[in-house]
Amino acid sequence: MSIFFIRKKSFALLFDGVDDYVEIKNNRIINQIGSGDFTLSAIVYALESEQKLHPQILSNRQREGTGFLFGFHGRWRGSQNKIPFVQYNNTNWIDYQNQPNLLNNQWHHFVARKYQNNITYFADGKKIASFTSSRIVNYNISSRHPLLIGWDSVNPSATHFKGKIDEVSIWNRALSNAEIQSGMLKSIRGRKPGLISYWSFEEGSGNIVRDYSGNGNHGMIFGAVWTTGWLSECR
Ligand SMILES: [Ca+2]
Repeated sequence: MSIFFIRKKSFALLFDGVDDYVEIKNNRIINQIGSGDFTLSAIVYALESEQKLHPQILSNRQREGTGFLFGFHGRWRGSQNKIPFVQYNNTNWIDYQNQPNLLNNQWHHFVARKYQNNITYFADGKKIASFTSSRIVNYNISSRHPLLIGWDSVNPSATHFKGKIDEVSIWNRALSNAEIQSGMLKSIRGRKPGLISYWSFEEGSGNIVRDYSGNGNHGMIFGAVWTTGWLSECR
């Protein structure tokens, strides 16, 4: 080992795509967003060919038509790859043309942002899809279900994510393009306005993932194991 090696090892969670997930019991995390603006962010490392049909990053659905999904929809209407999407108000907000391949065994940063009547997706800081609709503005993403990372329990056999998830954050405001593109979301320092939950997965051991937003929304790990985080592998 070089004596000049000073970088701290970083961690993420590795999900097996079979039955792993993280549960955050406090459903007020999402319910405080309600029908307001939000930003969802995560860095993921996965391979499309190893996924189930609709692998999810976040879900709080209690049943069809409640809450929201944030993850990937199976190929659809000629898309070449799984489709980054948010589902709510009984709609899969997806764009099935020119989908980037985000599941290619590299780290990718993925953001979904709701601002009033618009949803925009960013992949690695670039806008990849945008929707404007009156159906976006007023729908409430609350549910009575806990928040899950890596699975949607309403569609239990088709939604387990296989791969690494890191740096998940939830904001109760629409971040600006500049904020999203600044890299701020890829390693959040200190408390930020509107940051309501932040899991950086830096524990590296144990079965709890800590919420570093200061709001105490710690999660319980079911099956997922500690692995090397994106900061160790991309810098
Ligand atoms: Ca991490």
